[in-house]
Amino acid sequence: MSFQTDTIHAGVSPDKAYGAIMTPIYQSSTFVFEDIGKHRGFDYTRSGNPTRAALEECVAALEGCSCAVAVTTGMAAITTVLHLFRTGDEIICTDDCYGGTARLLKTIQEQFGLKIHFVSLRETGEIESYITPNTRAIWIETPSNPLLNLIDIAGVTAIAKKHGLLSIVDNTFLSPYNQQPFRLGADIVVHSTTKYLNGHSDVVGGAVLSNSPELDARIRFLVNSLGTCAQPFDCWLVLRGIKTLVPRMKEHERNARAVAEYLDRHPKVKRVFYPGLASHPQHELAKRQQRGFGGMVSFEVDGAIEQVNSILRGTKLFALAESLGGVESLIEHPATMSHASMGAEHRAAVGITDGVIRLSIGIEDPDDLIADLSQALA
Ligand code: P1T
Repeated sequence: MSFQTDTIHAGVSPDKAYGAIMTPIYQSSTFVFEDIGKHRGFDYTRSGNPTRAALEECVAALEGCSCAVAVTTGMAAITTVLHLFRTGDEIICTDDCYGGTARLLKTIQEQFGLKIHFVSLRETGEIESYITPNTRAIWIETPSNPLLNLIDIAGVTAIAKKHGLLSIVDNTFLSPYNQQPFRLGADIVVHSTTKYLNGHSDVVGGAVLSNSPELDARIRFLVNSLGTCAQPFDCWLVLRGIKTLVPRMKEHERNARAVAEYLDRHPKVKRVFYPGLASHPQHELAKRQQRGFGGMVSFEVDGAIEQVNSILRGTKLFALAESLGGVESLIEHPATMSHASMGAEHRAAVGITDGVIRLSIGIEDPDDLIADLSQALA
């Protein structure tokens, strides 16, 4: 089936009990055994649940892989994957990533002795110089949050394969509609389903996806052992959101492009970060490895923090809030919000200045979005 048909039908079949067209919410912690050692596919919701199984089959179909496990949040997805490693192992990680990811990796490094090399992975040529006998994985997020820098996924996965390392891709920013890392050689993909997959800002969720029987089994074992599994109602919300993923992503992108082009012409805007602009330094890579450019736009303004604050306070339609990927437009300040936990030094090293503002472009009328930004910038 095509991607669009899968968003509606994958993992979903009319309910066997009553023929309900929509997947029922099996809000039950446990399932009655028919006899000793004999159950009907599910015994306890931490280990498996029919609503969660429907979501997992759907997300695996969209990413084109063999296994998906739905977990409580995007951070739970990352936490689960980190449990594949042990003390002394080394991970090469993009330095330019979500603030919470950087915070978790640094905490794991300090408390559990994993060594994380935070490096710019925009130029894949340098990666091999960081590989040691203890290196186990390369972790990337592309496009990056919030600077929309890109990493060549096929380039990274080729190096990982050559050295026997796992390649792990956070695909949250584009969703599988716009980017499918398994087709570019990735071993593991993580998602915050809180964002585009759910799309309606009413749930936090995550997913870990893999594409080999051995990894699938290890990840399922970890989710069951750690208890990072997603709740049935949350799974139902994400499954419901996914049904409109394709039309939503098209609208997000149409609006994001209009906003990016508007900001690019604005005299108070120093720089616009959007891979869909021909001026983006990695526009060609974006065209090559992505189906589209997504709905996230960041920009930088010159001047004092008062000017930044007046823009953040000045929008009426864009709400001042963290998170992204919902139908409503949001504005936020990475330095004090989404990337505060990264620390000033790390932010400075990757170029997240105090003048950077991030927009999650919703699916409202683009003229209204531009009018709102225009009055806030004025
Ligand atoms: O919030 P949660 O569902 O736990 O997802 C964490 C996460 C993982 N990966 C990426 C790329 C993310 O952007 C996030 C969450 N990001 C925000 C909350 C934010 O405002 O950027």
